[in-house]
Amino acid sequence: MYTNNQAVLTWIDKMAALTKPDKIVWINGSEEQLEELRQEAYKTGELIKLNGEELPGCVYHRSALNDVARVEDRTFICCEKKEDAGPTNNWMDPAQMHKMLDEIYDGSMKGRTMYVIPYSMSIVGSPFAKYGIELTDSIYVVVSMAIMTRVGLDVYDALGDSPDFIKGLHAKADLDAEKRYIVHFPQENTIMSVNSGYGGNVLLGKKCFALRIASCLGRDEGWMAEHMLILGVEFPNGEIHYISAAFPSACGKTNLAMLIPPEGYQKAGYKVWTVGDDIAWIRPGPDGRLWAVNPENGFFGVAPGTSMKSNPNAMLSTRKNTIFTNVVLKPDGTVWWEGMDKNPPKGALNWKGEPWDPADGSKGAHPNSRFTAPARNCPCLSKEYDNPQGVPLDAMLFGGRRAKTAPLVYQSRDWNHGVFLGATVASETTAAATGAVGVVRRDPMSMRPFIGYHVADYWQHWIDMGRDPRVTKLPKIFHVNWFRTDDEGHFLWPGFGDNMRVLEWILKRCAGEVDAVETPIGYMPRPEDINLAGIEDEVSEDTLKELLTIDKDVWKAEAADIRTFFDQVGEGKLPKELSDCLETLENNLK
Ligand code: OXD
Ligand code: MN
Repeated sequence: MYTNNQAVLTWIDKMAALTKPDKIVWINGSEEQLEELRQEAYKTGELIKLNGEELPGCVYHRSALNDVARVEDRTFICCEKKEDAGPTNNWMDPAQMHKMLDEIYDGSMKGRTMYVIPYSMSIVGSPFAKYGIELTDSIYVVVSMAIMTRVGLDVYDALGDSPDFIKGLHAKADLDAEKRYIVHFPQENTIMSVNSGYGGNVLLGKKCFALRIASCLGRDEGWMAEHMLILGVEFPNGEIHYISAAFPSACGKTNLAMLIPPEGYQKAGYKVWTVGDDIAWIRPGPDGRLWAVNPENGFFGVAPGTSMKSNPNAMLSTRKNTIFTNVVLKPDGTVWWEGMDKNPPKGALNWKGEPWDPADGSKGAHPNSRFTAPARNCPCLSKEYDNPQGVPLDAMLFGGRRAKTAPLVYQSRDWNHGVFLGATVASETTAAATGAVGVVRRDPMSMRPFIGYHVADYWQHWIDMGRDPRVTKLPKIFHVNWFRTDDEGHFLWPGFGDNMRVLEWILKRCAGEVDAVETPIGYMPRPEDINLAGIEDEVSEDTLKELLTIDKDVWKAEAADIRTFFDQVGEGKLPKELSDCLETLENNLK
């Protein structure tokens, strides 16, 4: 026992009485203890040690076949009143939910060990920091949390006697998909996850705490928890400007966060620094700007498609002390996934653990297979990563996967219009959640699965932040789309490092250094202001024009769809600022 905090001790006693583990192990965050646990997990097969020469400190993990993605249909927000959870969340009465869950958890840890993990989101002691304790019966969870969050006994010191921590209970139980629940009780600061072993459902610091619960805390305390990467662009004169960007799951946040500028930019002295790849906590700083931290401590990235070509910084981040989940396991104890290179290995095991023949056309790695890598491995990690004050934001980006409709980039007319751009983000669904892939759905601020309360109240909170007296200089808001295609379905824009060309325009707009064209949807670049030097062969002037074209008929349909969406989710709470923006859009398109 490492703490005398009564709230902590009482809660652990209660959860232990419910789940009835054989023993309780207190995690202290030391490498020695983590190594002991890994050794234990090698024996049971929960973890597989990988090739120590090629991948030192790395392990392999498989989740159950029916348990490979977040389960949005089994994720609940159990606040007191249904109308506070809103139309985008599943809701159940908290007392009823507790009753149901207690039955599922009852005795679920018999014969197992309960691990007590104290962790901090953001740096212990930072004005942003929030503390959590996760109880789990999974060693995979313990070693993953030790990568993804700051686990250690200093959390108990920082907490002192305070009951102000987020309680998380995770039990694997029988991995029964019919009894799988990911439940949030915002009024109790409690998260309960059962019958899953997939990272997104069980690493409770991430989506459950740092987004769903934190979005409620942010609303109450005047800050924001967003599904955003954070990066810094260093200019040749050494100045660094920071951007946050929200894209739906598996739409390239990690790639943008770790972007390597094209050669011409590198030669001129541009660099990109990674602060975070998935979550940003944002609050007003003493200078009246919005400041952001990455509350996490590692990357839980989608493996397929990641290669030395597409994202060398992510690849290099996974070369040591990394957990690989549901990828291909090669006979030499290294790993592979689709898109890593063009040489699928022979004699390997696929993500299901079966001998795999690449020639049979099946996928070796699950499309949502993952790497869990320490942020500190990242070659382009920002020097400000450990700054407890965070970094000041110049720009915020929204974007989705849209084959048509959205141009390469456009800027909002002002903050409220920027909130409108975020509120109406639409994207094709990906394998990060269970369900159909490739269907266009509205994903407001890329937060649809992660807003812990009513979506319209969340939009109101964004509007309110824009007129908060503490904020005197707001970031500018942009919408980007790297995924526009031609009529044959080919991507028009090369993406990846070349997105730097768009970031450059964005930062020039923020600095007031470049003009823009006013269009019905917002400000767009003049084609000549997007630097194509070095990619003229790939992106002709005509292609760029196509990327910057908006088709009025397509946009009229878009506006109508937004209206339907607002009608569906507004429930009489839609902020007037957003309905005004929609009206302006409709009028502009007339
Ligand atoms: C993630 C997700 O894992 O968004 O980051 O699903
Ligand atoms: Mn995410």
